[in-house]
Amino acid sequence: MRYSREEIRKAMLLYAVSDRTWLREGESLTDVCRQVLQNGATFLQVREKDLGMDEFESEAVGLKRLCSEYHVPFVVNDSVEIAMDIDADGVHVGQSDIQGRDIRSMIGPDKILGMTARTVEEAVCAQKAGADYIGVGAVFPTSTKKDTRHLSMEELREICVAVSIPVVAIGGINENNISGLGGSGVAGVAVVSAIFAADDPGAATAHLLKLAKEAAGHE
Ligand code: TZP
Ligand code: MG
Repeated sequence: MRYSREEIRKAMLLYAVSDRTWLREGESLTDVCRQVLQNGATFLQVREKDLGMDEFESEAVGLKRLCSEYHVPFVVNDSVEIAMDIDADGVHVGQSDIQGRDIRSMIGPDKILGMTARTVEEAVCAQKAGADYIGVGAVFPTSTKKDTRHLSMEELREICVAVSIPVVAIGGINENNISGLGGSGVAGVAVVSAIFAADDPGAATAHLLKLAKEAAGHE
């Protein structure tokens, strides 16, 4: 399925990034993601740092199917190969994944390409390299990703101004600080623990969706 630029921008609003480390006994990632999609998440990325390639791929296949039921775009973190093998909607790559590789030509024009950027220069390069959106962070302190740098609101604003593709903020975003992103120019928020570590991921999603609309200036 080909998503239009406008559909991709809208889908940035509440971007869920999976993390099976928060699953409780007997729970599957697909079950939790179903609750998340039922409650309004607008985009899903499978990001599972502790799974072997085969397990990662089979988890990704299940989530792809689920997302297509909800008409929500689905991307695979890091692995262009798995994204293409399973015909995901696209891939999300970091700066270390793009060195010396033209990801856009590897995936073709129709797949969604997300790239992480932490500076204006990286953001402009990502746009030139054919990214459909940029993930920028960490905008708040986070314990989910260890090797990330904290970014000021000023830097976030500068990145939003520098590129025409949508920017999704990531890193430590939760119901208490999300309003701080208002006026920054972001198209939405990407969230791991505020959804997946919540007691009720579905309810957390519904609440964050409402707050994300306010932060992104939708209402
Ligand atoms: N990239 C920058 S911060 C981060 C990633 C993947 C982790 C975000 O996780 P959380 O739990 O929403 O802070
Ligand atoms: Mg990566």
